[in-house]
Amino acid sequence: MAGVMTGFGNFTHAVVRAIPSSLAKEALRMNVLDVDLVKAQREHEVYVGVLKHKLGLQVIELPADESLPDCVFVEDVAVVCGDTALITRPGAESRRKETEAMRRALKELDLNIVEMSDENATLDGGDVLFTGREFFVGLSKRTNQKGAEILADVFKDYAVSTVPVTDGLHLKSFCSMGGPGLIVIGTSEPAQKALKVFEKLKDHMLIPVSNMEKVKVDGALTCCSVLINKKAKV
Ligand code: CIR
Repeated sequence: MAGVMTGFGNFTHAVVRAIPSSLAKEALRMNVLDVDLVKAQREHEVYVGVLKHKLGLQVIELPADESLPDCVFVEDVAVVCGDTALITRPGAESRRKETEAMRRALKELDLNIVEMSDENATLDGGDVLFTGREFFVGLSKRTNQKGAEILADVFKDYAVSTVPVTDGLHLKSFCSMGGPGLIVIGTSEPAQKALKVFEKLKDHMLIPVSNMEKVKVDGALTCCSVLINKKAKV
């Protein structure tokens, strides 16, 4: 995880959710891989610890729900920008109820809640890349055009462009923000190149966080938190 880049992000809060035991056997996955549950939970604790103690965020920890095996991947169920939170309609039916606890938490934080209630729309937060100036929305197995249109309608102050996602699960399965104005794109070899870019940054700080287990069910690090900047609220 590369972080603490001045001017970009500036987050104050993060919402995370604990891993249910059902993740090991029942979480959705593209490849059949065995998950070591205890290791996954340990890795997740370290991740949450980094958000709290190294990045100084106020972390809201939602309890796991055994009936929702993918509930740790909170990024997919809400898109927060400024003081507005769009509660998504996840592409996988089995994940739709994950929105309930997230909605409650974001209401508690006093954000303006907008629902994606159109039954033709689907959108996973993992397909939403916000650069600070604009949104890119991946059209994937989980996110459709209607979902992207609703997002554009909710966040009217920003340009929204769609990007076809043909390989992998989500847009952010292979790209992410690396800093102000810097989108990093990569899997394996390109990812190594992205790391080199981070190393060149003046204020660069690299905090290694292992994610060996959750990646087996297609979970990346960004998908395990919803980041919020409360100072943006008027
Ligand atoms: C799924 O297939 O929905 C989960 N097993 C993984 C979701 C990962 N989400 C993300 O990267 N934003």
